[in-house]
Amino acid sequence: MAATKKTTAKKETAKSTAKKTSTEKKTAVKATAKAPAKKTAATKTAAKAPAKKAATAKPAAKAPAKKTAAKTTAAKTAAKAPAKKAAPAKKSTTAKAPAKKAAAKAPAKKTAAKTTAKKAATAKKAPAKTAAKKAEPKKVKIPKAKKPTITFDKELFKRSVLYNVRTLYRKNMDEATPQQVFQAVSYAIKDQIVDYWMKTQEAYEREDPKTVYYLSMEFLMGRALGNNMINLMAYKDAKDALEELGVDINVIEDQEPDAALGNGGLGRLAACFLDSLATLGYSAYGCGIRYRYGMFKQEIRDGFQVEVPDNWLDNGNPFELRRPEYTKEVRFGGYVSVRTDEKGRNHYYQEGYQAVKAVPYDHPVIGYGNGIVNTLRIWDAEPVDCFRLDSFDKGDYQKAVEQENLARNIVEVLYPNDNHYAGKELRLKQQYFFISASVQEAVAKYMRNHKDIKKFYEKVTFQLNDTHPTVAIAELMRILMDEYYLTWDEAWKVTTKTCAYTNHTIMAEALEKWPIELFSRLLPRIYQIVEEINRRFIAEIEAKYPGNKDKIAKMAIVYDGQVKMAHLAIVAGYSVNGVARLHTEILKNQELKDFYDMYPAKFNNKTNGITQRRFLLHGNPLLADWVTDHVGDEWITDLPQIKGLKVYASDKKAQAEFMNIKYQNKVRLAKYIKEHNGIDVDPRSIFDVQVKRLHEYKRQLLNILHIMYLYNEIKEHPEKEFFPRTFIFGAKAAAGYKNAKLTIKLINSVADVINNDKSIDGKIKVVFIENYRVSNAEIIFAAADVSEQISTASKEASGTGNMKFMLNGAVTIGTMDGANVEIVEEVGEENAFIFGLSSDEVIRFENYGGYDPMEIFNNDPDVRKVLMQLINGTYAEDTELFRPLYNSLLNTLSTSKADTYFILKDFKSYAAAQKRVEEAYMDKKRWAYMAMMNVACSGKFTSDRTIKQYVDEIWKLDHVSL
Ligand code: NBG
Repeated sequence: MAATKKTTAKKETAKSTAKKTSTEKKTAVKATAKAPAKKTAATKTAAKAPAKKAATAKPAAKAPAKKTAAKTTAAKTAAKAPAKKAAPAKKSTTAKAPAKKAAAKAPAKKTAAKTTAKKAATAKKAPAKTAAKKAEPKKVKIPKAKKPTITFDKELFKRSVLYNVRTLYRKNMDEATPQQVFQAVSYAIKDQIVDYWMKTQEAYEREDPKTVYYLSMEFLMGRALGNNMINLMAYKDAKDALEELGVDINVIEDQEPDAALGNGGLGRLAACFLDSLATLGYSAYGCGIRYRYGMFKQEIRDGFQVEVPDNWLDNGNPFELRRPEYTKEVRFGGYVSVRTDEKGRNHYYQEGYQAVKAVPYDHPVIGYGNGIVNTLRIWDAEPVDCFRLDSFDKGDYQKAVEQENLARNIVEVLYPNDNHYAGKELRLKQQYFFISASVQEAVAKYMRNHKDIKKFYEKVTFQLNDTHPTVAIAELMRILMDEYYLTWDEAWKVTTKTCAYTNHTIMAEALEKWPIELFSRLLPRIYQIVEEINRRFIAEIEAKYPGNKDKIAKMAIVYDGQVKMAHLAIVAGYSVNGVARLHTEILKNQELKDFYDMYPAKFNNKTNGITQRRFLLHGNPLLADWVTDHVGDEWITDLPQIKGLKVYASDKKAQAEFMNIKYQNKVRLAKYIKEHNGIDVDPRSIFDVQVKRLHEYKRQLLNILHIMYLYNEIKEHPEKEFFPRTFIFGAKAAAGYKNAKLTIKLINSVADVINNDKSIDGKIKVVFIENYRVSNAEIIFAAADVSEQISTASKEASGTGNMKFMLNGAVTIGTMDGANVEIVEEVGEENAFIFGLSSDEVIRFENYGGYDPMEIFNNDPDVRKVLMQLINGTYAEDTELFRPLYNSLLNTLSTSKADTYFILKDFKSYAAAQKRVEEAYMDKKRWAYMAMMNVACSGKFTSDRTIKQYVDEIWKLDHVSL
């Protein structure tokens, strides 16, 4: 039985383990060899913290006894669930290849590379072509890291884990399955969280700070356990404690399903924001939906994507708390009746409606090292009345069944569309469901401690994460007028000082426009209010632009049979922000120009950011420790400190250490790939990675076409030097998005041919990582050399993966799109590989025409060859299989324009940039320098900076510390 502890490969999966016998299951959890524990930054600081244990520690017996009713129920469910997952088999191999070996294969091409390097180094910074530059606000100061105020009692934790295993499962440690140990550990951690959670709430009650409600259909949280331990500054202690109990923390972390309540960037941004809000000490709620099934699991069968339901609550969720005391009722349908009171005032009542109960589940969001615990509150739906067995009256029975179904359906599943509006009735129901419940609760909470509802906005602000939560505007108006009897003007004043809107895309197909028929049928009172907002807004347009019907047609909220949610959000919001400088400029000058002309003061930019706690401290512990050794640990809460690494970027020893860490992370990923794909990849090759949602504008197709081209080159010119490269993809496609799904198949088909072609000597490997999600992303970013950010310029609002790669020392190959522009500005153009049309050029082609892909096809034999291979059987027996992709590039059969995303136009320039990547990589020193400069210059892209800007420039929140 191989049960040796692994030291480098962190994440394993359930998949390879499912087949194991039960004896294996038991033993697999055990860690036999005790790896020499390298201190993490977190614990080092924790160790420095003044010993406050006596004050905060509870007697061991007390901790487990404190279980709430919810916990016991959850535990019971968990206990009932058969242990499906077992620990993965241990490998005794440790990956400690010396850095020297890493590039051993690299053919020497130094001179050429050096000259390029020199040229690049002397080149000026990227000239930002757009007017954007001027608009950027001054540098924001991020508050200094507070000295840690929290402690972690390792012995108490151990006792608590043992106790939980006994009481939950009637087992001893060595009998428990990894899933059971995960549950026991999570409850032990939760015990410690709850104290801080309560203290935070007490502090908020006392200090009454202004609170932001981040309203979002999506929170892509990923796994909680590891992150919670990190932010409690307890990771290292917990790891040691578990090791002493014979358990490998990595195996335990791998038992947790990702909370995949989001599609991609938008949902993950919300998760990063919650982390930063708690860490910076601001009162905040995340409000969303507790989907029964999150983002589907992706399986690849025969190269095709297959969607499998994500039953993430299967084993219960140890960290959540059901809060039935905050239940709200949400009403759909029916009609509105009006009654006039003795003072002549109209009162509106929704009648004949169907009601659903919204029941909140709270998840703790822990600030790093400061003891602040905020709440992510996600709503579950339950029928208002349970079946009454005595009511056999047919009508009642029917109604009860309907209500049961309505409730069940609403939160059943997350719509798996990224950047795409599907217009489904159920989706609108979901939106109103969680918004109504959240707004009701925000008002109720405010009124518990305040008297004057007219001052609501002084203590509360709503941030609308895209247009999905925009009904919040009308819902707040409804509550203020119908329940608190404010006049329209009073209610409007409160609402427009409360709601702020973030735009996340310019993609036309993502814009939410609800048919009036559907909207008014489902939300009759809300529709009335929207109509009135629209009527008044049109009057405002007419006053400003007398006689200009065109303006009304373009700007009205209700027009042409549709309710336009973005227009509503802009008209009623006190702030409208884009998510990267370029994106905001495009909004102001193109997409939302009319609104910008009317309300220039509302528009502002908030460039996205990411949390370094998850994406470096947790995801890349080797690099995190190394960074701390060189610049101290303040980067954990003050990322710009990481610039201290710049002085090491040319240092020989530092370069070797840095590249060795990258190598070890590549070994970790190679192992993951071997286990999941059965493909051997060489960690000495260049790891060139594109992981993100599959979308035509993100241009995975450009990437794979270029790989096909490289393969042709190698076959035709075997004598030419070629530095081995591993192309790694990870991407989910929306279930109904044909070309996206076909692109996945193409990547897998190309992978099959290339990976099995012995004649190319493994120079290229292509890997499609199945089921890309937050937990495997952490491993992937850490291992990347090259970060593919190749969207059609102007289309990617910001991107956040680009930032995660940068933080982990990958060098960007990308277009001047989204936040890439700012990344290049920070790191210098000489430390990135920029190619392709600019956003201005793309927009010009779109507006005035002048691009014909057929011309390129006819004149460029390389491009022609690759495109012909899509339809001549090179990659599929069925020559028609990839024809839709071929067509999308060359003719207008499926779209109004051929090659909408300028793939052929950018092809040559992309290939040239890729050539420069190869040259740079072969110059080991130069590459190490570039990669380290990327890490060192990533400071701007922390979500702490983004949140600080939201707080200072939009929300005006008060800082709280414990
Ligand atoms: C996405 C953009 C990304 C951006 C994230 C977060 C939507 C609608 N938009 O570029 O495509 O990084 O939002 O802002 O999902």
